Order: sequence, then C-alpha cells, then structure tokens
Amino acid sequence: MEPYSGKSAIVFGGSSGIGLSTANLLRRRGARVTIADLNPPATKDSIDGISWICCDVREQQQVEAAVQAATTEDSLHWLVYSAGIQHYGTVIKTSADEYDLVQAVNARGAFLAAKASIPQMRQGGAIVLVSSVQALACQEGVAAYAASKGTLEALTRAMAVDHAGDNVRVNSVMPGTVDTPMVRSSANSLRGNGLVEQVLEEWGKSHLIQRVAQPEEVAQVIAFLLSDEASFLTGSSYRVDGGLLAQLPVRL
Ligand code: BMA
Repeated sequence: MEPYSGKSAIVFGGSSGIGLSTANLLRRRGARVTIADLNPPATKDSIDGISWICCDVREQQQVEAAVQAATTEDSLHWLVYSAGIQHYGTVIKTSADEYDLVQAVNARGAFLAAKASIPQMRQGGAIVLVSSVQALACQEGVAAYAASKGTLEALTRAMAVDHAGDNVRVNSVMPGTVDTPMVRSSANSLRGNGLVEQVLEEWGKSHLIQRVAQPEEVAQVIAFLLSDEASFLTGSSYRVDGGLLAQLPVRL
C-alpha cells in the first residue's frame, strides 16, 4: 500500500524529532522525500530511500537549492517546515541577537522555504508549518520562541489566503510537549541531564493524556493535512496537545 506514491515532499528540520518522524512516515507511504537539515539524520533512525541535503535555513540560497533538489519532474507537492530551536528567557534576559536567531530558524526559514517551494507546486500542493501551543498560551521565559511560533501562525493564514488560487493549502500544527531532542535539550538546560526523564514525566502530567507525545503522533496529523484526504482544509491550525490547552488552570 503506497498511498503517497507520485508525491514529492521536502521536510525542513527533518533530521530529528517531529520532522524526522514525518519524513519517515511520508516515505513509508510511498512519497519521494528530501530532508533539508544542517545535520544528516542518524542512519539508525531514518528509513531507506530518503535523501538528505545539508541546509542552513537562515541562508536563502541553501533553502532554494534544497527545494530544487526535492523537485521532481518540474513539480513539488508537499512542504513541511519543522526546523526549530528553543531559547529560554524573558524579553529582558534575551539578547537582540538571540531573538534574531530564534526568529531566523523558527520563522524566517519557513518564509524562505515557502517562497522557494510555492512556485514549484505547479500541480497544486500542501504546506504544513510546525508551530506550537506556545503561540496561543505560554510558559514563563519563552518570549523569543513564543513570538516565533506566533509568526508562523500569522504566516499560515497569510499564505493560505494568497495561494488558495494556486491550489496550495497551508495549515499548521501546534504540538504540546513532544519527546524530541529539542525538548530533551530544553529539559537538560533547565534541570540537568540526570533529570531529563523525570522532567518529561512531570511535563507530561500537564496534558490531559498524562504524558508527552511521541513525534510519530504529530507526524500522523501532518501527513493527514498534507494528503488529498484533507482537501477542504486550509488556513487553519491543529492543536496536537493531548488536551493541554483544553484546561483552565483554575480549580473549583
Ligand atoms: C513546545 C516546547 C516545549 C513545551 C511545549 C508545551 O513547543 O516549548 O518545551 O513543553 O511547547 O508548552
């Protein structure tokens, strides 16, 4: 069963976490998949038949080259933007350079990726940006990250409006806490390496489902949003958050 055969996809930030799970899932279902990432995916984690192109998402030419490499027979179908870094700090504690870096990787890179990809979507296409629940509600000390995810949300809407006429659908997913290298490294930076498992378990308890997500659980939603089965979905955001934001933090 190869439901996605004939589709070509590019996954920015596809060498780890949600991006990698998505690349693997699309490939398993028959798509031609290119990962654009600074680092290659670990061989043990990525499945056969996925290409990797080294790409710094801050560099327009590198993003354009990656999109060219992913384009087959003059057409690209799917773009997933999953490159992201998390930096902790209030506005006061975040330097202007740190803010710029987070925006560049998390949001400006998505702009560059879409700018290069949409003209290649000659038979129509679909885009999914990996945003975060932090675009809607946030913890303390995530100012730059939250702002970058808010940017992705507005960009989702703007691109959906502008490119509906080109038959390009644009949506975002807003994950809660997911067991990814980014989140593990955040846990490590807050509490130290020995406590990462404990911190993930604690964070998991804030979700109605009482655990953090596995990247595959977000990848499943991304794949659906890309697929022709989601043909009437555009300009929307989908929380994949185990019920995290369904709750008010006020107890009766
Ligand atoms: C994600 C990351 C995680 C966090 C989660 C829920 O985007 O910021 O570190 O646990 O949101 O707030």
